[in-house]
Amino acid sequence: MSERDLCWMHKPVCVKELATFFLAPDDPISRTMIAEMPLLFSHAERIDSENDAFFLFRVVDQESLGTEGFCLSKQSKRPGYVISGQTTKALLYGMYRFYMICQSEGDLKDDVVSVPDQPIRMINHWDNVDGTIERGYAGDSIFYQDNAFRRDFPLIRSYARQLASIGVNALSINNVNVHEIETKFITDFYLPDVKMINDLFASFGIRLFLSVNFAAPMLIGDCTTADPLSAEVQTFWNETVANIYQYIPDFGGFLVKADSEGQPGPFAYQRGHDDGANMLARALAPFGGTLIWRCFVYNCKQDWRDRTQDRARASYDHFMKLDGKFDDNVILQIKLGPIDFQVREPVSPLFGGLKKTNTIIEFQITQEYTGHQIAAYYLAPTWKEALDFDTQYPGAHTVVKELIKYRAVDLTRCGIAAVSSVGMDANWTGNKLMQVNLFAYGRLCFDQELSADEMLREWIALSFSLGESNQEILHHLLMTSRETYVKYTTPFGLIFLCKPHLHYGPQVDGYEYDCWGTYHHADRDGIGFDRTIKTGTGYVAQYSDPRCKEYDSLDTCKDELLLFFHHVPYTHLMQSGKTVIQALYDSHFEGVAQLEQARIDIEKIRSELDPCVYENVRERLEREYGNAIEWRDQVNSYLYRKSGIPDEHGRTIFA
Ligand code: GCW
Repeated sequence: MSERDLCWMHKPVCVKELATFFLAPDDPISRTMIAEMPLLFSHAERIDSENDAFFLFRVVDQESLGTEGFCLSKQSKRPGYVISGQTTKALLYGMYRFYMICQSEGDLKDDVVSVPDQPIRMINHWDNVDGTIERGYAGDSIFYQDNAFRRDFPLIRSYARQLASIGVNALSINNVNVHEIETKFITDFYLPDVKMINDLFASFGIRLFLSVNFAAPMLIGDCTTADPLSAEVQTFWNETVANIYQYIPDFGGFLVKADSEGQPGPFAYQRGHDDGANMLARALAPFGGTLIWRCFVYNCKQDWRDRTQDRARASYDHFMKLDGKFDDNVILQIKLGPIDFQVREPVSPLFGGLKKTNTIIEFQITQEYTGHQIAAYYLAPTWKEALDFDTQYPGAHTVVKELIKYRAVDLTRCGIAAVSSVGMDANWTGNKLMQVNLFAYGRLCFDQELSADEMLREWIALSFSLGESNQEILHHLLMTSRETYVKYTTPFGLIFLCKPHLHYGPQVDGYEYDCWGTYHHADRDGIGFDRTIKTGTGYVAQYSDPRCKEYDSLDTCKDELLLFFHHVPYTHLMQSGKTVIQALYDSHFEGVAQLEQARIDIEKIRSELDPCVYENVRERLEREYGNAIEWRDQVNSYLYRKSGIPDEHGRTIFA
């Protein structure tokens, strides 16, 4: 790809007539819309008479639309369309939606009313100022290079428009592991750069956040401690925050990883996470800022010999007891599952457990454990499953998507965040096909009812010019891509059989005798982590009663999570009717077979793909295929050597 790929907005919709704007040109979002119109709509030119208008942008007074919802409709007496909303941000969203509908469906067939399902729809960057990205697999950071801001504003602008087009409205621009230089982003030296980036994103309706270092008062201030209850520490943060808002009056706030994987936090001072979060939140509150505090807190120095410890328990054990103790402008950000973005985990029991705390669910778009932007892995089915999960706690709202949407009336700061997959690669996401995850993420945040299937179809229609049967082929490949990957790596709730630290490729015992708390406990008789009440770590008891019972019993625990909750003999009969060992063998063979089919399918659609796209996808698929063979053979050999049980079908397993 020679030029940067324009993702899903690469060709303008052709409109026959004229467009008009009745927008305040001094409003930054209006200016964005005026600049975007000719990029999205060919033949559109600006005129001043409402009578000739093809588009009418109307700021209306309609409370049900909130500040971000919009309506699209046809003009009644003459050709053209009306896009209305209560704010220019809503009109911007409406304009992009109108463009996408015309592009993928030909025309606006019915009126559309769309109001986002949750107030916060965020992307977290794990970018470092040296230009690297933690868990990034699509090139260097678009924000930084050689320990400085890159200042490539056209590039950042095209990123901002992509995010706005799918409704993302919040962004944190630096890694939650905050290193030495990034700790200083909140100082006068860096704030002018942060402001430039902020203003650019603000003109697309996106609020900017910074990840901060909890120990900053000592590292960049004169404090002798970072104790959240110390007056000097509070003064440091109050002054620091006031200074930030001097530069950036619409600054979003802070994102904090504390007491986790070596990051400093309140535990060092025997303080709680409520003390730490509230102290920062109080500095932000006078300016309307938000404090997002991550719940990814666990002991990463665990003793593998101690079978009573369980990393899955950690977040709930730390945070459940603090429910109701956080200030209004604090949000707890909770990873989808209790461990760490594995290919399949149960949903964290904090959802539904927490009743009086704002929450954000955290997803990961970058493919850390899901294939490093090499594998094709459509993530929307995973996210849908989590959002649709019924926690079955008593109460009016029990499904995860409702919990981050409605909550109690006074808990309005809820939403979804996801770790970015974007880098300097010309196609943004390393693997062109994996643009779909960024697209679907935004679409889903705006409208939780969209199905994975619909979002995928829309993205294919917007991104390629494929005939119907080729669209179907690509759709099938991506729709099955998650199961393919799960099958050849870690089916049935197994986790972390990957190479340590790298998190790509198989190493079955890579984490088994280590401190990270992610064990499979395979021996000669059986496999799986016992988290049941009677014989295991009791993790299941963190769920609501019905869910606890379901997971605790071998009769009701679904096959797909069996080995996450239970240690079973290899000969245990699963719900599918297969023994565990046979199901594991089959799964690994099937995963590779699905990739063999994918290789054939890509050749079928080759003639309708741009040659650069084809080459990129083919190359990634070949690497994925090689990796899958390695997974299949290593896992199957490992299991055969442990169990001594042969494959029923006599396929090759390397003994
Ligand atoms: O998944 C783990 C990653 C770390 C990451 C951490 C986190 C930013 O391996 O690289 O650190 O999660 O979410 O904080």
